[in-house]
Amino acid sequence: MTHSWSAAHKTAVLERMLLIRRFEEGLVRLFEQHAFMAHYHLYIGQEATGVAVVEALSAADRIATTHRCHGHVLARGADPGRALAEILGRSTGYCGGRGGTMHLSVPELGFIATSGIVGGCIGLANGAAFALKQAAGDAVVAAFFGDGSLEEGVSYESMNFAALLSLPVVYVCENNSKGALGSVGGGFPTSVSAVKDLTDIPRCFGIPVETVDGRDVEQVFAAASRAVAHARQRKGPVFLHAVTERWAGSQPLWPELATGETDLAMAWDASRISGPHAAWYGQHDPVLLYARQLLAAGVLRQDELAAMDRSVADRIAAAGQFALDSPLPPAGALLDHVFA
Ligand SMILES: Cc1ncc(C[n+]2csc(CCOP(=O)(O)OP(=O)(O)O)c2C)c(N)n1
Ligand SMILES: [Mg+2]
Repeated sequence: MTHSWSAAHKTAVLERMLLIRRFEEGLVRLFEQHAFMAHYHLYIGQEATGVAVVEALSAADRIATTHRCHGHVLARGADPGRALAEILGRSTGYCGGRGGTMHLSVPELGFIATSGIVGGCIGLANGAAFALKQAAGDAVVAAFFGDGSLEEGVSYESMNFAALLSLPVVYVCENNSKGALGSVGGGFPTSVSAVKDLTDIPRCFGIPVETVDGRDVEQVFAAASRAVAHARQRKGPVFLHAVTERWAGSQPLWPELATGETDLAMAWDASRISGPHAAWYGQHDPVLLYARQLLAAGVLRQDELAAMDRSVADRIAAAGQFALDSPLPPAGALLDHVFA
């Protein structure tokens, strides 16, 4: 299946990827200012996957995601101010400040849940897919999860169940372990599996698999569109395996801006690329890769790209201010929504 995004659409896709990038960079600054205290995870390096998969979904489709969720909610059109407010625990946040970074969920945008329990969202996605199948429409569920989720028992049971019942679920495995140090190398523990090729796992349940370059937004979109169509036609679950290089700032346990704030001029001026992260800037950064592609195709000019970046930066600055100006939930509301 091919697709043909218009120039305006390609520009909008790049802008959304850039919005996620600047949101995450701004978040590190807010953390450094002690605006929130929580372990958190950044989506930097995976923007192409989240934006492309969400592009392939319809408004009625549902999404379940993980601890590395910011990019997914922003890709779906969440307001950056309310998303930041949620991460900062403010009452104006999407979950009233109760979800925070790891449970940032936006039900009105089709998010059934964001779970910090590795693998948890796969079971939740299955449940939603079962409900959607019973409802007899054509909506599907996309479950975003990391490669580490395939260490969890729930993922095996869920894939088995979804294959048996032909559930309309697209499993989106964001494999960011390429280039990862792993716990042995002093980095954040990523996937540890006896399975050499993770796609053997869905294959053993008869689930169709497609592996894509997670840096390439148009390639991911084409594959995601095929996967969504398969699930929508009620042909059963699909497994999309999107592989990305792990961003240096996500190597340590606590995120850091290892590559600094992204210098978008690297998209047109290769002389700005040097140092220990040259390979990242040149070959692995999905935002720079797509910016370069659109410049080369004449979809955008340098000045238009720079203007886009300024407008995104303004939006993120305003979002940060909104979050900081927002009140914390009142102490008297502490027990609201507590079941028992
Ligand atoms: C059930 C469970 N076990 C362990 C953890 C601790 N933990 C948080 S993130 C993580 C690694 C997850 O790796 P992956 O799913 O590949 O996501 P990534 O962080 O690489 O995007 C672990 C083990 C957890 N949150 N939940
Ligand atoms: Mg991972």
